[in-house]
Amino acid sequence: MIEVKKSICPYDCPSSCGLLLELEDGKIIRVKRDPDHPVSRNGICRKMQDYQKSIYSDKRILTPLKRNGKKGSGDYLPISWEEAVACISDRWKSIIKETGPEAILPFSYSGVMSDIQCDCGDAFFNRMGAAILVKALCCPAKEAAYQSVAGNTGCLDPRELNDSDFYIIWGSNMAATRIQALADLNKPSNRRKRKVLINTYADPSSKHFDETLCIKAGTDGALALAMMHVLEREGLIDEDFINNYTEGFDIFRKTLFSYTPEWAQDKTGLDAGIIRRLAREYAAAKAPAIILGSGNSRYGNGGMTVRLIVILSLLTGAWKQAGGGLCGCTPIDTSYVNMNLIRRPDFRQPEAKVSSFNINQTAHALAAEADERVRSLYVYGANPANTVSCQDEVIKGLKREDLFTVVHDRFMTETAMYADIILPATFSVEQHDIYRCYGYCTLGTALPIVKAPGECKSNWDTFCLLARAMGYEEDYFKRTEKEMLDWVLNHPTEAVSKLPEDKQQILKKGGSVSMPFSDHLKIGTASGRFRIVNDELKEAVPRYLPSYGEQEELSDKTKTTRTLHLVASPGLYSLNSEFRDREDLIKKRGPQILIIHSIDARERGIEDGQLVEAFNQQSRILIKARLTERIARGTVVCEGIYRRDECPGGKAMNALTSWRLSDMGEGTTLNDNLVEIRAFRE
Ligand SMILES: Nc1nc2c(c(=O)[nH]1)N[C@H]1C(S)=C(S)[C@@H](COP(=O)(O)OP(=O)(O)OC[C@H]3O[C@@H](n4cnc5c(=O)[nH]c(N)nc54)[C@H](O)[C@@H]3O)O[C@H]1N2
Ligand SMILES: Nc1nc2c(c(=O)[nH]1)N[C@H]1C(S)=C(S)[C@@H](COP(=O)(O)OP(=O)(O)OC[C@H]3O[C@@H](n4cnc5c(=O)[nH]c(N)nc54)[C@H](O)[C@@H]3O)O[C@H]1N2
Ligand code: SF4
Ligand SMILES: [Mo]
Repeated sequence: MIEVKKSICPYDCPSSCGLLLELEDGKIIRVKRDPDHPVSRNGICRKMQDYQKSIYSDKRILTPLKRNGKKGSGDYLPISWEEAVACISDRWKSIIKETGPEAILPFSYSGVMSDIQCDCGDAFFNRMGAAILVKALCCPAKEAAYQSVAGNTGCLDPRELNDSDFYIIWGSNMAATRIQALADLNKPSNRRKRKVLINTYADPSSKHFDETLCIKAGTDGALALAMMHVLEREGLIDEDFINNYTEGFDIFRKTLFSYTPEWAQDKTGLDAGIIRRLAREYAAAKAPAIILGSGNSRYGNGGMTVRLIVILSLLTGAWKQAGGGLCGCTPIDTSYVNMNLIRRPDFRQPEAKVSSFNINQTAHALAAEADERVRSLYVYGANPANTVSCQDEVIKGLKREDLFTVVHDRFMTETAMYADIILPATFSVEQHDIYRCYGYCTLGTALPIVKAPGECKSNWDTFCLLARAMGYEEDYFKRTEKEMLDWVLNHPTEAVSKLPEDKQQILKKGGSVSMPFSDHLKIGTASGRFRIVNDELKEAVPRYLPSYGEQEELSDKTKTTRTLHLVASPGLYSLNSEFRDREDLIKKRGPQILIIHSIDARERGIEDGQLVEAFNQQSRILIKARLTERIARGTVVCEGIYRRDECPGGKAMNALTSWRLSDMGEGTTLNDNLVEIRAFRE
């Protein structure tokens, strides 16, 4: 007999799709979209259609493991949980005694996005007084920039895009990362509305849009400024909206005269005529929507770029109209879950010393010579050996014999290969949790559907075990996972407590509900106005800032060929470093590729499909070139994250990305690195 159960996709993806799992004899045999789910009307992605292949993969780690060879050798012996927990807690107790708890660095990121499993480790490490990881790998510059203009104002839920009449898709590879919204844009009722993609290359979603503008990496701020110049020059600004809803425009307006389309053409590589036309089209639309991804925020000037785009979205008064404004920042003005119930900042001793390390500077944190030396690393829900910048240095740190590393994961990741102890983790279908979606206004809960195989344990259960071994007596650590979910549900936020009874029941039983959309003109800043000029910032009045890459390029006058700017784009058949357990997806994805403009390639004597060396002051990788005309000159793109052992030469893209931070939010500058390329000769 086939049984059908509901669940939710746990991955770091803005849709948090609802899943229907079909079980036969207690085993999941099929995974489909949940038709009751408020968002996943358009099916689920290829990766999750065969989720059961990952859940039942023979590559899963099923018992705790202890290192039996050199770090990186992958030689491990199975041990019991008792032995593993005793080994970890004994080591931590002695480190705490000798150097204090701040020598222990917890490292988690976005492996599992459901709230309890993602963040319960914070409570444990707050209780310990451990070092703090500043989790700024994804889009903190974008968040900080949006906030600096709009505060807590909710932006558009993608479902509201049905009311828009013109779309600019700006720095988002929607075919990979927003499949629900992309399918909505292609619905018959939206098909005739104009859609313009602004990306550094014609990404896989470009075939769905009317026009693709390939912009030079890191120069979107110049485009936004030139568009605003045109709006100002041609009297296309909604003065009423500006007067009633914004502050500081008068000062900013005076700066716009110099940002002509011709000036921007020089920066962006886009034709001045096209820039002018885009500005006019944007102004002519009643309810234009800018769908903003994170790509252009991962730069030294990323905060400023996003700030300028948010300001552009205000000038024609689009926000007043249904479907007009900005989509892709934060669609909610309230948080649906009180995260302090899970993270427990109150467990940290108020007067205790706190060391913190920015995730983008993991290489520095792990450096043997670092002053504030990290002596133990506990990794869960993250894979820093593959996902953070300065990969060579990160691996060097992970190899340190005196670094006691514990990795809690479902698979033998490249990070796990350097662990002293590996703990086996569960999948979402083996866990209880609550899921706040970050792309849409939805909230859901999911209960375990199958029993965890072998000795796999969830993050929650693992932290409770570790807490017991460390002697932490708080009731928090004595709850079962189900009791913890009930606790969170029994302490609802205002938004949840206002839900009608039937929705509350769905959350109790497991399922997803739609939450009300924001009132976009309920402006969540102290003054109740959008801040075009913000005196709290170093750059109070927005202006054009060059990226790190542009600065370096301008300072090196000796070059004869155009400098190349290396940019990352998400892969269709992977999610960050996940799904590497799946042969079907690995095959579809193919090897790591560098997409390069044919002219840039030919200037270097490089042909399509040729193996090339991409190098900069940090490292050198070997990668196959793919030539195209549909990329900005001077920009090269690498899609997806690869394991080093999948790459010729044993190095992947993040060997070339640096630790430098963005101008706002201390975020990653993943896309802001220069490289040079030459044909590889053995
Ligand atoms: N299939 C799949 N889905 C995913 C992920 C994945 O790896 N695979 N990752 C998940 C995660 S962690 C996140 S954060 C979200 C991200 O989702 P979004 O925030 O929507 O951003 P991305 O789709 O990553 O798009 C980044 C795009 O920006 C482009 N870009 C880079 N620099 C510039 C620039 O200077 N200007 C412009 N205009 N464009 C630029 C890149 O080429 C890339 O295509 O997606 C999530 N969903
Ligand atoms: N070159 C390049 N680098 C990038 C990006 C890029 O596009 N290109 N994208 C960047 C972005 S946007 C992000 S968000 C980061 C992501 O960086 P990470 O969060 O480090 O990346 P993931 O690959 O998602 O690694 C998550 C790990 O968590 C494990 N995991 C999943 N569920 C659980 C669980 O319930 N418990 C435990 N203990 N483990 C679990 C998975 O098996 C996986 O190994 O990478 C960034 N780095
Ligand atoms: S599209 Fe994103 S949220 Fe939906 S099933 Fe795929 S990975 Fe999960
Ligand atoms: Mo991300």
